[in-house]
Amino acid sequence: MILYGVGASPYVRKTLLVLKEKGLDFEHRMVMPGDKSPEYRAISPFGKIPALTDGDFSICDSTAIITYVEAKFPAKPLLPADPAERARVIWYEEFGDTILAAQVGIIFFNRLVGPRFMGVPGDEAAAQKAVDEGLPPIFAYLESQIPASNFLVGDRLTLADVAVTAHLVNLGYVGVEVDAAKYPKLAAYLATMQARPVFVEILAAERAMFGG
Ligand SMILES: N[C@@H](CCC(=O)N[C@@H](CS)C(=O)NCC(=O)O)C(=O)O
Repeated sequence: MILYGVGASPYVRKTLLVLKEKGLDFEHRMVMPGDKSPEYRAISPFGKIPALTDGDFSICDSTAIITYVEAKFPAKPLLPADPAERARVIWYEEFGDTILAAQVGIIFFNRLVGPRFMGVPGDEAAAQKAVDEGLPPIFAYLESQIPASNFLVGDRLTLADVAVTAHLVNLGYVGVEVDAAKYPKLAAYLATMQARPVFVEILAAERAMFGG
């Protein structure tokens, strides 16, 4: 299998983490967002990352890729079999990819991607507004949901943890920390997730890329 994309994208990071937590063999090829090559557009028609090929089969979109991988390689499942648990995992993935991503994306773009990689000045007022007004209700929600198990659903790692953490990680690159005094469960949860060997490996590779 070949996974295309760069790990700074939370959607690529989510997919990379799933493949690695499942212990699957794959090659990771760097492709930038919006790649226009006909070869990549044949796999990802709108140029979005990530995309995956497995022999003759190809698919784009992190959720579609993870659905394929879970069905084809059921060992070490990240989607629970129990209907209610599975539904809750999908909710957290959706929450991560939409509600959380919207706020993190504003900060990440204006403080890092725009100025550093696209040569456009960042809108710091917009970034700070997301920090001050966008993130607090999201952090408060997560703080209210994290159970004693320290996993969002059930008592083991699921796609819910991978998906939510994949987005939260980007805050660490743009000077936003989860305040442990205000959100003790969330701060401890994030630290625990990021200490998992697979996360440590992936984050070290990202830091090398960012030069930080
Ligand atoms: N729903 C998609 C979102 C993927 C996505 O938006 N990727 C961004 C990078 S974070 C991208 O490729 N943007 C390039 C573009 O829109 O042209 C997924 O889960 O894979």
